[in-house]
Amino acid sequence: MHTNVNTLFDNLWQDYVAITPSAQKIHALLDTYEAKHDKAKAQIINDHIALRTFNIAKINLQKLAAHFLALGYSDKGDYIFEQKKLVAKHFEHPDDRLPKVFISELLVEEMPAEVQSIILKMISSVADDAAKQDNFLYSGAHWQVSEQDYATLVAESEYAAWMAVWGFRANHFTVSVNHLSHFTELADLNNALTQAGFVLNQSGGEIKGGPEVLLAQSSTMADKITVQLSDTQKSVPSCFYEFAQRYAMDDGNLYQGFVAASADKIFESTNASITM
Ligand code: OOG
Ligand code: NI
Repeated sequence: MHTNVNTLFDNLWQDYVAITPSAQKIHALLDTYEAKHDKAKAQIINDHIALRTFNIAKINLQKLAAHFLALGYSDKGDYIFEQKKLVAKHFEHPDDRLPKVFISELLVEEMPAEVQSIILKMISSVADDAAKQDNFLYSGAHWQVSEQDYATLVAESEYAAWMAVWGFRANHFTVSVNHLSHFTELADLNNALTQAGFVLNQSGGEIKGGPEVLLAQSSTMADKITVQLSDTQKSVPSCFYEFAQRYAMDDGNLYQGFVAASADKIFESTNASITM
């Protein structure tokens, strides 16, 4: 387990930007906007990060969560995505400048037999104690799949196909719009990003949610990266960058949860193609 929470997030970030060049570019762009404002405040704060896994004991959601619980995080919410066969939880730290953590897991037993057997074969090559290692949360894929297996997975679950290539790592980081000085509205940030040539996820609308659910979210479409499968090279979606604006509840505090209907569409940021 990690002893230092900042080191963990630094390592997750380095691993993430290495396969998400657009996130690195957007981060640099936001830095230049923020630098025009109060220099002391000029730091981009992450609202949350997200990780993915399968509900198989060796590497399930709880195994990932254990790393964050050990660092002082606690379990704050449960989410169900029936159509995508996923469940998720989110975790918060008492230090509210640390990102929230959203962890989902695929319900493997609800997949067709052929998909289950590909996933179980992948997981069989994970060492029994792998989930306990310091670097587990950014250890990537512990296996390799063939082009045919990838195609079988992607036809049934884009999430399973993403896991088959990328494994354990931050699936996205999320800029907290509330902490920005230059952009105070998510729509303005989205317009600047679109003008700069970045492609945003349009599934369910460019902005998912809004003041009525106390959370507005948008995201880039994942970058495409060429990876080595067991038998060929293939260009596949890697990771995306998300932007979140939170609204105050009646007690004046910002809402800290997630919104399942919006999250359902954010997952699609790693789809090879989006059907609207
Ligand atoms: C998580 C998607 C949900 C959010 O902010 O609602 C999410 C994922 O794509 O793994 O991050
Ligand atoms: Ni997210």
